Amino acid sequence: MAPKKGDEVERKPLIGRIGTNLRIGIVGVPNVGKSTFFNVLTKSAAPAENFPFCTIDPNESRVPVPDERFDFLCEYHKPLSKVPAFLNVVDIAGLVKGASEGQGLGNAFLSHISACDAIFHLCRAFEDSDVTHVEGEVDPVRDLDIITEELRLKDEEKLKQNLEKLEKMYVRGGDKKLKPEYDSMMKIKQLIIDEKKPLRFADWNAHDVEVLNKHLFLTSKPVIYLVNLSEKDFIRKKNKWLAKIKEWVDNNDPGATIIPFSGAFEAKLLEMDDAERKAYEEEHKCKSNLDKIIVQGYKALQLEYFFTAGHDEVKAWTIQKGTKAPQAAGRIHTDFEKGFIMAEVMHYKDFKEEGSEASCKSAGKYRQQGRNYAVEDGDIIFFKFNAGAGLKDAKKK
Ligand SMILES: Nc1nc2c(ncn2[C@@H]2O[C@H](COP(=O)(O)OP(=O)(O)O)[C@@H](O)[C@H]2O)c(=O)[nH]1
Ligand SMILES: [Mg+2]
Repeated sequence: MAPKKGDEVERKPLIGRIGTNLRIGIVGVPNVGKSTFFNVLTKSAAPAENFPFCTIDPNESRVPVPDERFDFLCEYHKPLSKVPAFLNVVDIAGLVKGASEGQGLGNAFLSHISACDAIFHLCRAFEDSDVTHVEGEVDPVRDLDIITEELRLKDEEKLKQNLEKLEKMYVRGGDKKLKPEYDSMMKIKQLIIDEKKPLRFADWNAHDVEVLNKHLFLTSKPVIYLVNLSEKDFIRKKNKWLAKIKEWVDNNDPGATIIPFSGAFEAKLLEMDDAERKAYEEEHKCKSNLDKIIVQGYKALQLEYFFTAGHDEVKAWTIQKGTKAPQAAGRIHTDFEKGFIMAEVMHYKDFKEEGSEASCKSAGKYRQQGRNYAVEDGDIIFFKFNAGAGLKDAKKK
């Protein structure tokens, strides 16, 4: 899906691992519908793309990122191979109160969260007397508090351990070089321990970010809140918890995205063929929300992609925002980066408007870009590089 204008919120720099193979983990208390959601995501992706490694292991899936630009390029080129961008999604077992102290295998689950780069925080706003809730009554706001507090407690523990080591060397050992790190750690402590707030809350300077990246605290990971509704509530777009959840997010994670969906509705759609599904969606004036969830999850990781497109293959290449042309070329092959000469670039919008590469060329919208060009999301690129023995054109096959 192409991002809509005005849809973009200004984002803080992502704290965490640097890379393009990032994961988003599904986190929540038990029995809120995490595995059901994971399964509908995985199944909805698998038949559509017929991609061999959709399931990485039983708890991890690569889900194609829906994008109408990619679909258009495939329709245009009718390529032999189609490779969209993927979001890696991990189903993490439920966290219970006390997880940070090891309750319910808590520490193992928390380490699974640590291996993820962003979080789908899933909460339950559907009633179903057949599905018990570990805390008794359904209360998503209480659940949001429980999970958020467990993550914070884990960070508190980690911070204390690291601070102790640092204090030995800096305060008692007098190692002056450690001052910047110590200062950053004190700022982190102020937030986690004194104010009891998630780390993603604050504005950090470049040095703080370095320290945060070293420790990979759980509460520095971006969170998208997913609210699991009954089918009925999802269709009528009403549920008594929605306003309360919004209020909680405004107070505890301002600016974060909240997406309502219904595991039951999505599971039902999956059982249908295309025609039945269309009829059902029209009858209830309600569509699946999975695409939106996948796109927002991908954006939370601050990733984007450019395309290579031709008869052999249309492919989306994941890059971090702001990647320069030679490094983008390096995603395809290291030789492309080493021998980089130029990137020939069409913006997707221009390609679509002009209707072909030739028309783009005559309209002056097929541009040759050098090393300093920052690749834009959705660019269609043809790289030229020097492969040692003379000049060669390189279009990724
Ligand atoms: N009524 C209803 N039940 C659901 C929904 N999503 C999941 N369930 C049921 O809730 C139970 C727990 O779901 P599961 O996905 O295993 O939860 P997890 O523990 O969070 O992974 C299962 O019996 C599901 O069938 C939903 O949207 N509506
Ligand atoms: Mg589960």
